[in-house]
Amino acid sequence: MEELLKAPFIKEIARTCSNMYRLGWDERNAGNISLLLEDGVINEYLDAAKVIRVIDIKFDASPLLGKTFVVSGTGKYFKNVEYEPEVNLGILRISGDGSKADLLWGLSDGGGPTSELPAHLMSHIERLKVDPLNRVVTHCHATNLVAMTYVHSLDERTFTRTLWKMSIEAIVVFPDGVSVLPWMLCGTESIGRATAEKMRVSRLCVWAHHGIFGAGKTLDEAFGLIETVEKAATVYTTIMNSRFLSNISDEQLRILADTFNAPYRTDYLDPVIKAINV
Ligand code: 2HA
Ligand code: ZN
Repeated sequence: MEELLKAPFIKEIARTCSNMYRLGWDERNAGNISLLLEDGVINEYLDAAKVIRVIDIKFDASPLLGKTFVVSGTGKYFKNVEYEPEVNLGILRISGDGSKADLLWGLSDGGGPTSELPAHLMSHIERLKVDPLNRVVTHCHATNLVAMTYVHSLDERTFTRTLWKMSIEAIVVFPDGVSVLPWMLCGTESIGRATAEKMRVSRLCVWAHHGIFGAGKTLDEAFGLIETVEKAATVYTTIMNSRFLSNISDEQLRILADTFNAPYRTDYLDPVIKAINV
């Protein structure tokens, strides 16, 4: 059997947590991450019949029954994941009627999975419906993005348009735009359900005055999405009080998206007005 601590998925998730921490997006115990493992992969590393303990996840995750996830632990610090993966991460398999999880590895100090487990698992359920290859959901408190939610309209079209115009490849990286939720109590089933609903239409969901959720096929994709949003939000917060002398036009956004075959939200750009000769 292979050594779990050397598994590429453990190393990569730990590296991702460290990167997010160093970017300042995961202070203290902020942020959480979940990675859906490919069916059967875990058998290369441990005896999946051995359950350490059963965790009551208290909501219905039955569409994920039998699926195995690596998740971060509640109250754990992203900065510590790379040093003590076994304490800060857990490997869970959804079991029972879908409201239980078998702990197969990790959370070795007796801790539980992330407080945002409803948002993670419900988002996985919805993303898998639109993208069967989706494997990652991650949440963090990206600084400039959070700042932007205090000073910018939270209307999704307006918010997305601003981001698209603040970073040249934004429309190509997230042509599906960003969804936005108003302030809601975190760690609850209702914010989980609301987030998952947004995940049907976009891989990014902003939580106003709190942070962002990103989803993707790979850790790199989910990380890269948030990184690109945060870059755009950084440009915005840097110049928002300045007098704009020029800006990227809707026509230029259209050219960018078309050139790179990005299936963008066409309703987020203003319609082309054609001159009519009379
Ligand atoms: O886990 O970020 O939203 C800490 C959080 C909760
Ligand atoms: Zn948070």
